[in-house]
Amino acid sequence: MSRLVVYGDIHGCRNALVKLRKKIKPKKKDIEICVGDIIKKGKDSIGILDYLQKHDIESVLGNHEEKIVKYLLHKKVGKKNPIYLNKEEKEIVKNLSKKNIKYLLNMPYFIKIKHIVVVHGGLQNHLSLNRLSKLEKSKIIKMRFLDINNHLKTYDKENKNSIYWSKLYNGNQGFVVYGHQWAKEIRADKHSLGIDTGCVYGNKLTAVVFKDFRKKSYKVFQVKCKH
Ligand SMILES: [Mn+2]
Repeated sequence: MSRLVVYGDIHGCRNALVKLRKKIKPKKKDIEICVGDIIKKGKDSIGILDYLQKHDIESVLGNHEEKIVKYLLHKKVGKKNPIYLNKEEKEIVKNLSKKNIKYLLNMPYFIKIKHIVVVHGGLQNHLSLNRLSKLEKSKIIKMRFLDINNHLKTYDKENKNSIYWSKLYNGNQGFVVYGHQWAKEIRADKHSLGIDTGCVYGNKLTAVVFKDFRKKSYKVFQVKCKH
């Protein structure tokens, strides 16, 4: 029986991931996927990219990778780059190996295996995974709160009328496992599971393990993250 292992936002916390995998003991036939935001904020962004490739762990795009990918794609064209990188991002880009770049450029916006969808931000009922526009692809990476018209609220602009996307989601695209919005504990809704438990902020790194890809039978593994 193979397992699907999904890791929450790692943000360069390589040691936490190593510790967590020691608990899970992944086997060759298991599939391991990250919810994105594997890099930035933490100590070891390059180390994480190397580690994930070495252990055949895939990741969907997080907003932090998407920005770097956009920068790299513009760089290829050779014109003035419209993407502005901060100091940390410049340092990461400078140290990327060819393999790291290839890994980043190949990161998908979502991964769907049987009934389980892994995406960084979230989904909405009107979206169709097989027909996402460019704008919608970016949206599913950044989704958190929605306003009464079902539009995305900009980060930190939420108000009392804002609704978290998972409350409105009816499961029509599958059972969603996501990160992006961190909380002290995992967020379990009827059709989704939020697993960013703020590792890089000194809380926990979470993985959820599905036996035989069945959504009802998941087990949660966590490690404390000390900095
Ligand atoms: Mn994020």
